[in-house]
Amino acid sequence: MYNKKQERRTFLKNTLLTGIGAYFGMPIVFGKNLPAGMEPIGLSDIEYPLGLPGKSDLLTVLNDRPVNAETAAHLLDDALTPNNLFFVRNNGLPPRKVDVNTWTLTIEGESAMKAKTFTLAELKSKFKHYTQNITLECGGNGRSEFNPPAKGNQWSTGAVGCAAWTGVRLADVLKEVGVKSDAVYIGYYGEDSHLSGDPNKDAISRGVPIAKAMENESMIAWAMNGQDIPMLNGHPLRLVFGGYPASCSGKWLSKIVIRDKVHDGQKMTGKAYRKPCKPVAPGTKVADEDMCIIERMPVKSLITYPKTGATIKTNQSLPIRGHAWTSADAVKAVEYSIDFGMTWSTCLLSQSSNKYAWQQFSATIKFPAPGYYEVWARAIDTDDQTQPMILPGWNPKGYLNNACHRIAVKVA
Ligand SMILES: Nc1nc2c(c(=O)[nH]1)N[C@H]1C(S)=C(S)[C@@H](COP(=O)(O)O)O[C@H]1N2
Ligand SMILES: [Mo]
Repeated sequence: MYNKKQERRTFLKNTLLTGIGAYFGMPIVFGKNLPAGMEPIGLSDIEYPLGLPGKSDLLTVLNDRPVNAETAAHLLDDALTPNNLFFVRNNGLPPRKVDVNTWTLTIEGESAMKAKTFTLAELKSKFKHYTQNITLECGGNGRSEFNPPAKGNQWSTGAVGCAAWTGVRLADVLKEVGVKSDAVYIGYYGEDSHLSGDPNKDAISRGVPIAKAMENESMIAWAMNGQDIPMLNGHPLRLVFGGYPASCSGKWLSKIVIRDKVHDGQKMTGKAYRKPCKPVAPGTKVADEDMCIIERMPVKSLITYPKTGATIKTNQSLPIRGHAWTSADAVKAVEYSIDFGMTWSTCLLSQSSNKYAWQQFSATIKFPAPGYYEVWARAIDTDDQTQPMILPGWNPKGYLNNACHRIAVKVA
């Protein structure tokens, strides 16, 4: 198990600056000037002293260990989220070294007909490839609006993205191994390590009901937008489940277990990724046994243009655009309001390319007089679910906030 402090000590013992340079993947140009006994800050406990690998400096970093970084709404304007702008939610420490030639995926568990291990090459050659646009959203996206506040990463609106994922159908792989009729759930294990460094603890090990695992859109993916998945998003292999909290989509995937009961891995039990089985008043303490696993995520949308704070001239019209997504079949309408929700107008809306892809909406807005406005957007899905205007169902862990997105606009 990787341990940064130990590794550092080893380095300092063989105190060869070229060695340290190799660790960073680049020479320390003025290394010989570094005073004896002083070590490069890159060897301290800061996880990523040179920025997040493969990620844009524009991401908002909430936390460095584990890494949690979100994407501002206006940076999510592309129909598919670029890899370097896709949010990162780590519960532990990513694997230090990934060798695609020796990486394997094992399928086992009490409800598997047999245990089977695939190399990456076998996965790629044995099963049909699919590319699907699938939205991933952290269950805690929007937590920062909770009152009373909920502990955990204070995500604003940016723990969401939609990418074109390439890989195989999870169902095809499970069927190849054989699923017993008593199967209830699948669980995943990844090659990241617990923050404590304890090799006996998992950072996270969640999963989905077997029916969800068998959906056509449930994937084991190795590529994102036509490139290798970025290291921080689970290179070289991850699960992708649209419509469920992204915590189900295991990164650095090395094992899937087919269970005859609800998977009981790390962060499946207790209060993690659960909501009160029955709605509670804000601030209520809820016992573990009254907390239920979050499955389908609610309908939601995001205005990605203009950036909040935009100023336009009187008589100028304002184009707006963004995305809407749902765990239902599709989003059927998106509406906007400029009068704090009194009246709503319909936006143009694109078809979804496949289930769980986010859809693009747009409109052109005229404002009646100079002044301060807010543009609100709300999506309605094919199950007739609509976004609320304010925080829905408060819950102790701060999940499932799908309140409509608001931007401020000044007409001057
Ligand atoms: N192995 C592993 N898988 C994981 C996690 C993790 O920490 N380790 N985080 C989960 C959570 S809580 C979320 S929201 C998504 C985030 O995916 P991303 O970092 O690619 O955006 O990955 C999920 N899969
Ligand atoms: Mo998450």
